[in-house]
Amino acid sequence: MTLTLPNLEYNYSDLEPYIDRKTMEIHHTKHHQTYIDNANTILKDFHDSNIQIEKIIQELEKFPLITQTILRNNVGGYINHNFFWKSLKKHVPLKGEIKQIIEDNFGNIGSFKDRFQQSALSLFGSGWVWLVKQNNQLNIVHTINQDNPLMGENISGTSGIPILGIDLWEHAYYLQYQNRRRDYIDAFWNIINWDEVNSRLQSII
Ligand code: MN3
Repeated sequence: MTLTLPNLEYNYSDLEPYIDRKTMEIHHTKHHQTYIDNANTILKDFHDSNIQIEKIIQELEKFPLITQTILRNNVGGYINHNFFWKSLKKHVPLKGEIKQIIEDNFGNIGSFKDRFQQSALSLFGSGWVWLVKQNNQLNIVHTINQDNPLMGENISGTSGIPILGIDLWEHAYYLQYQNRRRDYIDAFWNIINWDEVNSRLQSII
């Protein structure tokens, strides 16, 4: 099997001023592409082209030890970025069922944002913060590097089905925000595609 770079459903400049065109272009064409190229060095030997790509990171321990780290980092990077691009769209209001469920789980939208932001600010180094469905409720968790909660507790240190995630690698924001991770997180609230998050939630209820 061979992974390919997905087309984005928007232009690189469409998320401005929250994420600048250059960051989006480099992030997509260079960073995402590199995970794909690295993953393909291993996946080219996989003849089961019907295998769901998520299965690979959910069942990493089934692969030979020598390939596990490459698959973890690079199939992880491939999946995380596909997920991230689809999570982004400017000025989509938070409404309907997803809003209600977030309020039910976190008390109100303000405390949800506070907890998400705290988790993002306290993450040391590179990784992701996720809103996941876990044990029938929503929770906020983080993973390092390109880990994903789908990898499970033993590998990623957490679990759950992600419905939203923020890329906290410096490559996601450094050109525009330099060391100001907080400003990038603040900007993120303006470009969450809540319709997509809502349909992810619907698909796993
Ligand atoms: Mn990234």
